Amino acid sequence: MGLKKKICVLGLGYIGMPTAAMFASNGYDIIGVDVNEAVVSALNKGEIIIEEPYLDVMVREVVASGKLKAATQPELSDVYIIAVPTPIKKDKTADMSYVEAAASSIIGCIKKGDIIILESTSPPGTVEHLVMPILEQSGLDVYQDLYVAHSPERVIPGKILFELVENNRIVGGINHASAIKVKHLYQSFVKGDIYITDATTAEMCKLMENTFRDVNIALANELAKICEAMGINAWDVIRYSNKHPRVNLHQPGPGVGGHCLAVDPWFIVEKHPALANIIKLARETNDSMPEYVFARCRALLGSLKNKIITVFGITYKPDIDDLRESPLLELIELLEEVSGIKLRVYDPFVTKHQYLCETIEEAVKDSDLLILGVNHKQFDSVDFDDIYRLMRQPNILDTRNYWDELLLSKKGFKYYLLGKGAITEE
Ligand code: SAJ
Repeated sequence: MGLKKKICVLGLGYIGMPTAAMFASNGYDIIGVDVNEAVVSALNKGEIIIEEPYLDVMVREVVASGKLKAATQPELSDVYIIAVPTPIKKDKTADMSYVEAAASSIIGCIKKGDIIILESTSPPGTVEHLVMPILEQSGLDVYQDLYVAHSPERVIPGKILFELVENNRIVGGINHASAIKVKHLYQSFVKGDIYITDATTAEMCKLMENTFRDVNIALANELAKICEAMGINAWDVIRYSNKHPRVNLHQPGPGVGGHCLAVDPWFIVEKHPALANIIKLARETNDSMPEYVFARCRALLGSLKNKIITVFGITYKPDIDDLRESPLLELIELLEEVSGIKLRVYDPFVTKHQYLCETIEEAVKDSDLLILGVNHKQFDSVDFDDIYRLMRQPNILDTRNYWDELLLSKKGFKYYLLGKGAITEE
């Protein structure tokens, strides 16, 4: 049969929605399933409720052409892709209840020859020890009758559609036949290379990719603290060290946000807490940064009592509107506990926040300290003369090494940099 398979995508979030749209635009019939009725009814009107460049256009097209439909329950299909969230619980272990529920919801639908793919980032062993036992309840012999694999996504928010196509991918099957089947399926739109392995190895790869980044950022943050204590500039150390052909120091900052780096390493720790020492310490180091920045603010101003503090940029990284796990929100929580303090936030990507100001002028008026939290491109071209005129005390704390120290000092600002110890400070 030349007919394309019907695919059921479970979970229409940051990964499920673009994946569903991408398969649909490549000619597959897709049924997208979500427990959230608002997501389902919006999608059936061709609308999405997440922000991602070009995704709205693509979704509108495939819904209009009838290739993508949404429902709250799975339908009989040939392929099932599980892309539901795996949030972290208070005890820092993965909450697998959504994966369990999604896998259970297809038991009545699956038949011999079907493909089942787990895309959700999961602790190593999930396909073998959680998903497979659930699929066995269908009465099928999972190894013989089904093709099952883990195929983690690697896309970066803001460039999801581009990276879905261009990035290399790993597919980990419960056996070789499963890996090959799933590889062929993704080759319908993936231009990058697709490497095949076993399911648990693929699960560990996904986690280690983000752990690699997290550990390296922790190293940079530790360097920043040491350099501040020694009165030197961590950013210079990083720049010059990176001239070495085999060194790639990462960048310090006010902490690590997003739903991946701050979460995934814990899924390895939960498997072997006694062995995962570096991974755990790196997580804790990155988690300590908002508190560290808070202490630096206090040291700069002597006391924060009754001061006005402005934060420019509160999203978890530049040029996106995503606030998930943003370390700047944590910094704001620490600041707002100070008595008499007044907080102001300016972020062109954010539409709703307790301290949000509409204009830069409003945000910096009478301020005692301006913290650059995230280096959105727009902060490149702010009018520093205006800001200087409006602030009560012209203090700037740049947590991203984004602004020009020389220029700002000439304009009369006291410029402080995270990762650089100033002799005159404190
Ligand atoms: N950060 C630093 N210093 C750095 C780099 C980043 O402090 O040198 C901070 C950022 O400010 C941000 C956080 O780390 O708060 C995470 O940002 P990111 O751009 O590194 O990563 P994410 O979470 O947006 O996306 C990551 C990506 N993983 C890798 O690059 C290894 C992406 O490819 C994954 O698909 C995604 O996680 C995911 O879904 O797992």
